[in-house]
Amino acid sequence: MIKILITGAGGQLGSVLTKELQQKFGVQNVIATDLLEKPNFMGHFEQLDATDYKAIEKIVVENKINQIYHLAAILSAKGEENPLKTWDINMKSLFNVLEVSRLYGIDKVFYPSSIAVFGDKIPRENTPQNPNLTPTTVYGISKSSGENWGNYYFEKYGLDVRSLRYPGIIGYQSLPGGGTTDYAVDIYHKAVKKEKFSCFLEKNTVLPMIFMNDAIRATVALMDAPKENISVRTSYNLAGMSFSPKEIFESIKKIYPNFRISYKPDFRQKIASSWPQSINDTNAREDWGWKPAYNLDRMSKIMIQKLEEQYK
Ligand code: AKB
Repeated sequence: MIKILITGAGGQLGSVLTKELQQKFGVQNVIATDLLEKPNFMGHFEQLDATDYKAIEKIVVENKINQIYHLAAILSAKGEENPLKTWDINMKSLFNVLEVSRLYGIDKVFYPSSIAVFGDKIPRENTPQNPNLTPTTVYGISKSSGENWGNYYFEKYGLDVRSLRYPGIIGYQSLPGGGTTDYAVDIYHKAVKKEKFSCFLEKNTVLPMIFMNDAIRATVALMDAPKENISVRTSYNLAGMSFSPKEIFESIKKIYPNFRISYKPDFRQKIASSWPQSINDTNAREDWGWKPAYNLDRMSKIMIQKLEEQYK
């Protein structure tokens, strides 16, 4: 029987992935955890500081956990406020998960990586799987190191660690926090609330993004893939779509012609300018059949329809 522990289950991806895994494996077989309490959570929730090894170990042992999705992390923009603390939290929590997995024979570990692992010394278009990684944020440094630690635990201990380099994730179900791609979620909320949007990136800054449904589908496909199909043990490049603030604004304007935007780039512009514009995800396509299903206009339609229902 599959028994799953999720860290960071209250986050943007975590809250949606938790529901998907509950549906797939049964509500009682998913133990969702987060640093913060989730008062109205449907299912098994435990408050957990993932930097506390003993606390993770207790949950793993008590619940006979055999898969871990380690989503807890501090993201790119927030991470720059306190680089050493970010490093400490992101790495310590990962080491705890890898160690508990090794010691208690966990079957599979999922570790999210990010387009933040790429620095500005790579081809920014169609960014390949294995360029020289020179990340420009502490979050990116922690993710590129984390990828290599996952690979190390696989090579040295045979631990089945699987990972995706997510682009910016856009969904209506949850809010992101502390990322550089967050504007692309916020813009839909402002549009639906009939407010003007002030964008913290310049209008032509193209970044790789992915609709939540695609991000969840990719995660499940990777975790379901036969072990022998997994040829990338650091982290898979993953592509959904690519667009600039101007392009997402124009896509929203097709539905709300009166929507307005202004551009006030801040420190996050520098981070975004160091990231790829589009991603080559050939390995994911070949190894486990990845193919994104959503483009910008299709996503805009669904985002607006769902948010209109929420704000009603
Ligand atoms: C961020 O902007 O930090 C994240 C990411 C791309 O990993 N959304």
